[in-house]
Amino acid sequence: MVLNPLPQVLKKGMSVIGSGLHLIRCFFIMVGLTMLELPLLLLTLGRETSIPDLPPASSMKEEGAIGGKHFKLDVIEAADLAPETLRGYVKRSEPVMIKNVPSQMFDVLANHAPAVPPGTPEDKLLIDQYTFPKLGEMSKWIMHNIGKRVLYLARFSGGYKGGYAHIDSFPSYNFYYVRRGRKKVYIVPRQYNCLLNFGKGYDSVFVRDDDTSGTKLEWLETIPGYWTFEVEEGDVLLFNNSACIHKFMNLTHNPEIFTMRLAHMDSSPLTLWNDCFNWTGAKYFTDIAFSGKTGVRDTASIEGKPY
Ligand SMILES: *[C@@H]1O[C@H](CO)[C@@H](O)[C@H](O)[C@@H]1NC(C)=O
Ligand SMILES: *[C@@H]1O[C@H](CO)[C@@H](O)[C@H](O)[C@H]1NC(C)=O
Ligand SMILES: *[C@@H]1O[C@H](CO)[C@@H](O)[C@H](O)[C@H]1NC(C)=O
Ligand SMILES: [Fe+2]
Repeated sequence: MVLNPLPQVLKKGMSVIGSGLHLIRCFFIMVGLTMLELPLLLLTLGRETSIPDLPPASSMKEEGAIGGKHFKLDVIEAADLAPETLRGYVKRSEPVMIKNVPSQMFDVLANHAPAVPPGTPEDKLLIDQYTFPKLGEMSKWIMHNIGKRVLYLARFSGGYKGGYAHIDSFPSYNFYYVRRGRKKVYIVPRQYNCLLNFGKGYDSVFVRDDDTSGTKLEWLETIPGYWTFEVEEGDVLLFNNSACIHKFMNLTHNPEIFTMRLAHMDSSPLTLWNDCFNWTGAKYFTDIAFSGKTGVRDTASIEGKPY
């Protein structure tokens, strides 16, 4: 067989151009995130240290204790919602669970749930994501009840156990829907962020004393209280994922959840600052945004290099 060197040269050239393009994208994503989050950081500075106690909210009832106090999560039937109900929870930054949202509303998610490609690792977090997803009735429901737009949608599936307790990058509010399985959830009021030690991750800040096995939860005993509960198939959870620490652990094998990030400005200064000028984070976001493939993530590796 005669080797023709030209295609090789072309291939090399294309890949140099391709990686150049990638670097340019990373750069713009980094600059874009910094330009968005730096002003928000200035608005938020000083807020967390100046919220010493929980706001007097009806849902912050004590419920018994595992060491610290447990706050009781409010659970609301979808049929009982008034347009101001969920807006109130968002304003107070309290998590809330909504039961029995008509399941047809979520049918649209089938278009965002591609089959897992063969050969995908079974013990990792699998991520499929969509920016500005078209969600029809569901977007309308969210706008009606919460008054916010869905900026981003991700499907999390896979046989991973759980993640570090963390606060997410990017200012947003989380509309979290469980399509399959059950998870154990921990959420910490943002008022206690100042009491914990954080590590810097590429898409979050995480609690240093935690791990992904679910057996290192002593740090929860060092704060005045937290929410803990389970979510299961059909549940919607609404909470402030870029201001409050949260941790999810699987209770069934290979659960599937959809996280819809709603436009929201008020985040923790901790995570806003971590996103600014962060090349590693920008590279991670660029990879997942432009790859169009199911992303695979090891939840135990959260610092340094994404993969
Ligand atoms: C999310 O941000 C802050 C926290 O209180 C609130 O002011 C917002 O309304 C919303 N929730 C959260 C946690 O911050
Ligand atoms: C960016 O994220 C990495 C983790 O991937 C972290 O180690 C680093 O400190 C962050 N950089 C800045 C400037 O915050
Ligand atoms: C949760 O995930 C881990 C890691 O894949 C697995 O070993 C464990 O069996 C799962 N838990 C359940 C209840 O399926
Ligand atoms: Fe998160």
